[in-house]
Amino acid sequence: MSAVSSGRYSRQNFILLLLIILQLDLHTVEGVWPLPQDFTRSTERYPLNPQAFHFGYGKQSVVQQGCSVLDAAFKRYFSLIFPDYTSDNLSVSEKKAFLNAETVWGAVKGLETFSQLVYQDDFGSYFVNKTVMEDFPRFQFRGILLDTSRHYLPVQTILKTLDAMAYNKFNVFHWHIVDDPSFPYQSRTFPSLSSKGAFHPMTHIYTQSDVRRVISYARLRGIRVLPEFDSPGHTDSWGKGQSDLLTPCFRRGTPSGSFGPVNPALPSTYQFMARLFKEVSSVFPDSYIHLGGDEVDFSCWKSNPYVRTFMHKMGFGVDFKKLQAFYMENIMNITSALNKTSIVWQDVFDYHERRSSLSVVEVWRQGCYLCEVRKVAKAGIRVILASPWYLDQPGPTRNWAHYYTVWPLAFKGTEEQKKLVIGGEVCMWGEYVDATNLTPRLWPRASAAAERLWSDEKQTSSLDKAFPRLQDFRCKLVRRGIQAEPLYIGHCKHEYQ
Ligand code: CP6
Repeated sequence: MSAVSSGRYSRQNFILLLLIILQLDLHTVEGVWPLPQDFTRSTERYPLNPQAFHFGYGKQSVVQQGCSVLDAAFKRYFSLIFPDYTSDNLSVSEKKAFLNAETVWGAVKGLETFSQLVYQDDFGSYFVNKTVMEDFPRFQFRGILLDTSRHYLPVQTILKTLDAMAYNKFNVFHWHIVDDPSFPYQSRTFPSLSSKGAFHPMTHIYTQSDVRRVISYARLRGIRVLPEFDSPGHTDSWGKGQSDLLTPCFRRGTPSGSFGPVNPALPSTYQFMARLFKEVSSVFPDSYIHLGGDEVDFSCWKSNPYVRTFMHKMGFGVDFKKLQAFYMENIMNITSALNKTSIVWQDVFDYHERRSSLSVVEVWRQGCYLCEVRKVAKAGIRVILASPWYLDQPGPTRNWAHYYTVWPLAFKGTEEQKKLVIGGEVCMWGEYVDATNLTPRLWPRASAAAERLWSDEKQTSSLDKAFPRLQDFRCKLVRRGIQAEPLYIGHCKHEYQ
């Protein structure tokens, strides 16, 4: 297999061309998930001999051996394609399959597709059918949110999820790393945030080396890691290691002893945030950063006389939405000075008067979410859609079909406005999820969202057509060691062990 790839790594859209031109024979054709944009597959099949199989770089390829991303991908996909085969004593055969991609990330996606085309007959021999395909994603942003604050997720669990994400062609890991219950991120600048705010200061934290490991593991699989440091709400755990950060709540004119959101009235708050985000921006190299901004409870701010005085001084009157907008504006200024593009939850858009300062808005509220998508797009701001893909709730009605029958662009708007919908995200909030149940709760239901975000809508509108292919893909996940739950009655050729 030859991989031809240009060096333009920064291009987010890419085209895959997978040409598998091989010999004759007849066998069942296995499915690919998510469905490629365009492909022609013949019933001619060709045997693959693991001893003679070899991945290599095309002569004209701009990348050659030494490209760490593809060298590593060749190794991974060799084992995924030939799970029964252990030695990697390879020799070159003359028959070739070609993979053309504009970026190395596109080539990694193409290898995933190729791996899904290979199948074994009843005697264990490997085959691939003659196939020509062209593929590219419908949306550039295809994310999964994991919440490591409600429950700590071990690094191994995160890495396993990244594997499964790559099989589904997801390309963003949205790491909701901290929240009210715990602060597991071990900061170099402010170590007490985790030593006081994590569930346990040693065992339930992500060290700098843990974070680096997650980022490099994800990168090799074409997945960017986008951290969320949600504020000013959802910050209870921050207060344990950083005094004077949260707003003291008052009752009958005196401090009640409880605390609310981050205190937006103190200059020290912004000095702290500037130092924290400076660190976070260098630890997480991705150009995106998620700033949260959701579900801020105004009652504590309301109760605090110093906050109210500050508001009058600033001319906000008693409009607490203006106060939140002021706070977010300051945080966004901090991160944009660090060359980051900020993503915020829809609440920030709803409260903001100066909407031009917003870059990307993530729509999460239930109800008429397309109404909100339309509003954000009309304002000329990029949108990520999360509302229809809350997978943290189980239940028979929240089945794969529920997440498959989502039409992200079914709102009234111009082509320009629809282009502003850059993608979507599966949210796995952590209240009821930890390492014991994460995988079967995510897979294969998240695969339904993966196909909605990757494939052409017209070709993937039928549940009946998708079902057998998803059942087959779920068995592939199981074969690859992912404990994906069954969709319905049935069996896999290789059951989970
Ligand atoms: N945590 C944080 C949450 C939620 C949000 N932010 C949430 C709210 C409502 C539902 C699901 C999740 N658990 N930090 C909102 C973005 Cl239904």
